Amino acid sequence: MASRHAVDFEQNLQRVLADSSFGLPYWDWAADGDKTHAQQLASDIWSVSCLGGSGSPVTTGPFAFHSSDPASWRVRVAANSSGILKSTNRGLRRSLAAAPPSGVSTLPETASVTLALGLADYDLPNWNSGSDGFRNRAEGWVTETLQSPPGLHNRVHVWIGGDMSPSTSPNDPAFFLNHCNVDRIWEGWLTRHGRVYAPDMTAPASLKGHRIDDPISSPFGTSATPRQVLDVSANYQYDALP
Ligand SMILES: [Cu+2]
Repeated sequence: MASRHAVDFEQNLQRVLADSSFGLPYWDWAADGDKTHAQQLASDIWSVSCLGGSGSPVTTGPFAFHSSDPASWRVRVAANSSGILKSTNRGLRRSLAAAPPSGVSTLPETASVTLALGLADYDLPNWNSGSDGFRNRAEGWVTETLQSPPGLHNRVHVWIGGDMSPSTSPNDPAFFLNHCNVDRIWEGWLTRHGRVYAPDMTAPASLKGHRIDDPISSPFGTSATPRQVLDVSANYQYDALP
């Protein structure tokens, strides 16, 4: 989940912001998920002074699109319905709390995070989207009985909707606030259960890119191994863990 690329990204943001103290923020979405549907939509994170709100395109906040303003935030690459990357030039799209089946109306809840953190196994055979360890709960393919899938990480993508749905979801800066919170939840799990990971190197070669000493599969070149990112304390620390 965490990677050396996250540190590279943060350092590039520090450079363009000319602010060496800048850190990628996390969004504790479960704190909003414990509130009412109306309160979730009215959360400060969607205000004009933070990420702006919903829309196709988004028209409020720093990532608003105004066709007359060439400097406004634009999406340049987006996956089409077949998952193929296409160049484009348009505003950012969000569809907060859209109704099923295209969306979900509520965010994940703290109780779901707590249940995921209680699982002793990081991951289990068959190492796919059906195995019931912490990894799948955090990703959100598997849920407990409180909410049906999608859970946790996946549910945040679906709840925001729009550009957060396809593989090009990093187009929405909200992506990084979601993933930083997933990393924070993972740190909460590592603190509880020890800095352990699965699968180890005895797992079949078909899992190459996922085993503890394999470089993590990445389209951006050489990557860290899971073992190398089990302790991030040399790079950053959290103010609070779940
Ligand atoms: Cu994600």
